[in-house]
Amino acid sequence: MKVLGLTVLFLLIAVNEARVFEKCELARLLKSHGLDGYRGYALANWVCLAYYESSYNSRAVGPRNSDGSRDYGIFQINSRWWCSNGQGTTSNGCNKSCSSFTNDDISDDIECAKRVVRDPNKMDAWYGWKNNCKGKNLSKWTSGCGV
Ligand SMILES: *[C@@H]1O[C@H](CO)[C@@H](O)[C@H](O)[C@H]1NC(C)=O
Ligand SMILES: *[C@@H]1O[C@H](CO)[C@@H](O)[C@H](O)[C@H]1NC(C)=O
Ligand SMILES: [Ca+2]
Repeated sequence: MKVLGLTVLFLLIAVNEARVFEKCELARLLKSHGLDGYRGYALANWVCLAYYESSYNSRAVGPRNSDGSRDYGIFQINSRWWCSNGQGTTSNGCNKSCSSFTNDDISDDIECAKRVVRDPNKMDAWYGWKNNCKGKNLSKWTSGCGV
C-alpha cells in the first residue's frame, strides 16, 4: 500500500499548505495590528471582509478580473492598483510583489489593507465587504472571541 501511503502524505501536505485562519484567531491578529477602529472601521468589518474576500485563506488567488488583474491573499489585494505580479500595468500603491500577499505572514497584507482603506473609496474598494458587510449588524464576526 505504498501508493496509498504516498497519496495520504500528499493530501496532508496539500491541506497543510492552505493557511486558513479560524475566525477568532484572525480577529485577534487583526486587532493586534491595529485594525480595530482603523479609519473608523470596527474590527468586525475587517473579519467580515476577509471572510467574503478569501474565506480566511491567506493563500487565496482570485480568478482573472476583466482588466486582466488578479486579487491576492486574505484581503484579495488587486494587482492593478496595489501590488505587482509582473503582468500588465500596476500602480503598485503598496510597493509590493503580489506574492507577498499569498504567504502565511499577513503583517504586510494588513499594512497594504490600511493603505487601501486610506483611499477615498475606503472599504467600498472591496465588493465582498460592500455587498455583504456594509451596514449590517456585524456582531457575529467577533462574537465569542474576547476581543
Ligand atoms: C519599495 O520597496 C523597495 C524594497 O522592496 C524599496 O527599496 C523602495 O525604496 C520602495 N519604494 C518606495 C517608493 O517606497
Ligand atoms: C446585533 O445582533 C446581536 C446578536 O444577534 C444583538 O444582540 C444586537 O443587539 C444587535 N445589535 C444591533 C445594533 O442591532
Ligand atoms: Ca504576506
